[in-house]
Amino acid sequence: MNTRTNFYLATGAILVGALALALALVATVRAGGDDDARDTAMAQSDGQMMGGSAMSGTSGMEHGAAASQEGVPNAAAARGGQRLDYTVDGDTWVFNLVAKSVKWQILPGVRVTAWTYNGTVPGPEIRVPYGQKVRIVVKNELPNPTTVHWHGIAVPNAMDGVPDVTQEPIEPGESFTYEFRALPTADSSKGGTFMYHSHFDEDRQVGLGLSAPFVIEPPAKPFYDLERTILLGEWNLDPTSGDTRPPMQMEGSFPNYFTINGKAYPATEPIEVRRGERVLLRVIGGMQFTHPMHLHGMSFTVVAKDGTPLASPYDADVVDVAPGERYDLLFTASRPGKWVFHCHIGHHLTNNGDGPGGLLTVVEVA
Ligand SMILES: [Cu+2]
Repeated sequence: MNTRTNFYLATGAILVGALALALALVATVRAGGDDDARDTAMAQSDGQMMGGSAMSGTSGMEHGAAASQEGVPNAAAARGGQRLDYTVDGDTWVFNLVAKSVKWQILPGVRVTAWTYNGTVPGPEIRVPYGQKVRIVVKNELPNPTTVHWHGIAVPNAMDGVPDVTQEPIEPGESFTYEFRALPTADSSKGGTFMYHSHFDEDRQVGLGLSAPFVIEPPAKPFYDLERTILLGEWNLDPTSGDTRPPMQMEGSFPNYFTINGKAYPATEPIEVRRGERVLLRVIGGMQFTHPMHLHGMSFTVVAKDGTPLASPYDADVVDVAPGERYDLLFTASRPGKWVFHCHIGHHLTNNGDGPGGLLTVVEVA
């Protein structure tokens, strides 16, 4: 078939589809009295429209809108997820977080407009001993209100960060002080991998970068030689305009860049280990998509889920990491070589369609 035939076929298919949708709407409205059915039909119709560029005048539009680039500086830091310094006030460790917008480099020459904690993607890692009293002062320099939720941590209810349920949103320019003991919600946990993230307009704010690791160190001696925290994420960047929109599971909003600790391959940081060393990977589903993470060359043992040690650890070489989940993976670097650790969804191994890229890092066993 030539191009012209394809064009006529495609045009015909669109017309038939539009006619079928119109008939379905008429039939639903004629059926009368069934508001639920009508709402469903209208919602489906809206859904079709949102596939194009016709999104307008809905709350979906506001949530899906590009982050403002006006006056947003380039990030001062090159790497995200670094440990956050603290001061000591009596028996309390005091941390400061500033929610703010920066241009974050995910690849040489590629910057997203990210909403961040302290100007990095991911936000800084907060790391404290089990049971430590902490005070975390959060200043909001974003153009919108925000809150912070301490994911998997047994905070007092008023510290839980749910807007209009446990606290008033933190308005732009204002601050809120969170205070709690670093104790897991699970009694069976004496520490592990947790996270913190925005709980205000999560689709927009987490999708633009407001998430970060929180590690509670257990009292017991570690059973590994080295560890890495790995926060998975994804981005919706228009390479022409430079606009960054929060990626969503919605037609027209899918991501085109994918990052490990805020960097897309080949800019991801390799994991360099010596043969025989035991490595703990703290893998965090930090943003809004699920990623099946696979290790080449060696299997790992899943030793903890959501900050809680597993009663029966199990061996695997793929683990599906959904948004909000944390898996602690332990492996012995038994085989020299360059072994990749990557998402098994092929599209997530691309940078705006070019591969290899995205959610891949190299475990270099020397
Ligand atoms: Cu993936």
